[in-house]
Amino acid sequence: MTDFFKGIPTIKYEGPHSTNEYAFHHYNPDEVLNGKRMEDHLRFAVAYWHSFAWPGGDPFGGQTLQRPWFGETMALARMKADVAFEMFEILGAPFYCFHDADMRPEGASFAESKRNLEEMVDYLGEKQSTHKTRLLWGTANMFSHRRWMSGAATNPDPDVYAYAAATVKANMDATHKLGGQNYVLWGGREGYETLLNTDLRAEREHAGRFLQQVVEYKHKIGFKGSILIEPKPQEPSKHQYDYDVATVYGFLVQFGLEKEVQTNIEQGHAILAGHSFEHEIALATALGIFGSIDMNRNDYQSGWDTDQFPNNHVEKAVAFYEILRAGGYTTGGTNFDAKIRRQSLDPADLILSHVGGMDTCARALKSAAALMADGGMEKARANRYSGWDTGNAKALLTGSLEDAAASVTAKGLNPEPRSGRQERLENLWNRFV
Ligand code: XLS
Ligand code: NI
Ligand code: NI
Repeated sequence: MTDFFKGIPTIKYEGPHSTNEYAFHHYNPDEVLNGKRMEDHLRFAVAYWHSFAWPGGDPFGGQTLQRPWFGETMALARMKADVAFEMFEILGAPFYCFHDADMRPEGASFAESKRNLEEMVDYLGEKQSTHKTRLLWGTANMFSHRRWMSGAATNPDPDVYAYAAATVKANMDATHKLGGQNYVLWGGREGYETLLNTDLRAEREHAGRFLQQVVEYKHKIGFKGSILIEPKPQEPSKHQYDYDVATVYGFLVQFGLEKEVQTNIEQGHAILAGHSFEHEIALATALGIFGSIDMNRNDYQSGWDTDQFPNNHVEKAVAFYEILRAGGYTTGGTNFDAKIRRQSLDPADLILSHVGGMDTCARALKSAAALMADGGMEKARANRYSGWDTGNAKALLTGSLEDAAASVTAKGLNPEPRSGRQERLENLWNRFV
C-alpha cells in the first residue's frame, strides 16, 4: 500500500440526492438498463498517461504536479503502478489503458527500454491478478521522444520506420500478454508540417504497409482483440493522415484493411475536425468500423485539444444514444482520455475528476437508454424512410437511371415535401435528459 490516497474512501453509489462528494450519484454499476448492467454498458477505463505520467505543463509553464513516483527508475515505475491500481480500486474502474512510455522508464537503448517494458508488464500482470481491473488497450508512444519528431511509420528515415516496427511489436506483445482487449494506434506525428519537404504519397504508402504489418502480426500471435486507429485532424502535426473517421475509412480501403481495423473515436478530436462526437460514432457504425471511445471534452473557445473531463451529460447523451443504436461496445469501452487542470494539485482532484466523469457518462447513458426504451425516436426515424419499404421503391435501386426517369413520367410523380419534424424530435429528446 502507498499512502498517496490516504483518507480517500472507496467510491460507492449513493444516488442523485446524496451530498457526499465521495460518492457516485448516477453511476450504479449493477443497475440494469436495457438488459445490461451499467458497468458492462460503459466499460470505463482510466488513462495511465494523464493521471500518472503528466507533469502539469502547458506551453507557458512546466511542471505543477509533484508526484512521489516521478522519475525514470524501475522502482518509481513500480510505485506508479501501485498508486494506479489503488486508484482503480477506489473508483471500481473495470479497465485501464497505457502507452509504453507512461509505465516504464525509457532505457539507454531499445533493448533496455524493451526490458523495462517487459518487467513492468510482469508487474502489472501481478497487479491484475489481485484486482478486478483489466487492460482495455495498450499503445506505443511514438510522438514524445525526439526520434519521432518527423513521424514514426511515415518518417523519411527508414531506420525510424524499423524502430517504430520494433516498438509496436513490443507493445502488441505487452498488450497481448496482459489480456488487452484492443491495441490502439494514434498517429500523433503521422502527418506533416510543410509540403516543401514532404513526399506525401510515400508517407501514406509507408503508413499503409505498416498497418498491414501490424494486422499480419496480430494474426500471427493470435491476438484476439481489435486493432483500432484513433483519428485526429491536427495537433501535434499540422496535417495528420488520419484526420477523421471518413478519412481513416478511405485509408483502410486503400490498403485492404477495412475488415481488420476499427476506430477509437475521441470527443475532442471530433470537435477539432469540425464534427460532432455523435457524427463520428454514427459514421463509424455505418461503415462497420466503430470500436471504442476516448471520452473527454474540449474547451470550446480555445480551439485546443484540452482533454478535460466531461461534465455535460446532455451533450454526451446523444453520443451514448448512438452507441446504443450500434448495439453497444464489443471489445471497446469508455476511456477517460482526460486530465485534471494543472492547478488541480490534490490527490482528491485525481479521484473526483473521474467520479464526475463517470457520473456524467452514467447520467447520459440513462437518458439514452430511456429514450431508446421509449422507442419514439426510432419510430419517427423509421416512419420518415417508410416510403422505401415498397417493392416499387426498392426497384429504383436495382434498376437503372433511365428506369427511374421513366417512372416519373409513367406515374406522373410530383413529390410533396414532408416536415423533418426536428423541433418535435428535440422536444421528445428533452423529455429524457
Ligand atoms: C492524443 C491522443 C492520445 C491517444 C493515445 O491526442 O488522444 O492520448 O489516445 O495515444
Ligand atoms: Ni486526444
Ligand atoms: Ni485519445
